[in-house]
Amino acid sequence: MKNIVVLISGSGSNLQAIIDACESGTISHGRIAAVISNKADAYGLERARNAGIPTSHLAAADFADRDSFDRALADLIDGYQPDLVVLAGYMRILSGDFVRHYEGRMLNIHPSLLPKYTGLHTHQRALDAGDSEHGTSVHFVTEELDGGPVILQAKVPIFDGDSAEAVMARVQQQEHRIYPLVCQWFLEGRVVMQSDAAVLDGERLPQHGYASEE
Ligand code: NHR
Ligand code: GAR
Repeated sequence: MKNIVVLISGSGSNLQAIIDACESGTISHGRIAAVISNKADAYGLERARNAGIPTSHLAAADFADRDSFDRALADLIDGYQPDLVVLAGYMRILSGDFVRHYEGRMLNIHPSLLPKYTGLHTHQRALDAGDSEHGTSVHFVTEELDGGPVILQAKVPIFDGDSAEAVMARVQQQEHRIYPLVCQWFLEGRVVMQSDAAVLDGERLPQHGYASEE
């Protein structure tokens, strides 16, 4: 069994999807060794405890700067001998040293069709731009924020009169389908990062990931 460590900051619905996938066998090659949050009150910590998964909390306020926080975080993670580190709604930018340490074994899910809308408030930005579709991307984490190679995306429609909350809910439904799937691909050794590209079953994936229509 391979070890997954999940980093969260909030509700943890993507964490729940991964917990459920481990229980149902959609993820058959790994188990969640620990869930770590930078927020003490993250609901995802309760989800982990309910599933019998060890949890930790690290408060940024207890550290002098980003680098010392990230060093403590890496020490904590490495205690679980992770094969895969999963960012699931983790809301703190990670330092270069941290990202390099986990290069090729850290995934993020970002709520946009990357490379569109890196950063925050993606749903509102898609609405403001008058887009007719939006979505989510699973990508390898590199030092460039939301800039690592994309493995898989899912698209959703935007309807007239949609609110950011309605679009977010539609996007999250898709996130809960694609994130466990990509975790399983990674744990099976089907997807790897090679010279800054995502490679699935030996084939270098295009900019938008697997089965891109573009
Ligand atoms: N770190 C690196 N180096 N590279 C990435 O691709 C990262 C990362 C850290 C987090 C997730 C990301 C997202 O999916 C992620 C990808 C937080 C911010 C942010 O601005 C931006 C992107 C992401 C996560 N955080 C503020 C900060 O100063 C705090 C915002 C808040 O607390 O509300 O860290 O979108
Ligand atoms: C997810 O939709 C994820 O794409 C997004 O936050 C949500 C977390 O939900 N991530 C980011 O915005 C990262 N900056 P969850 O805690 O319920 O999984």
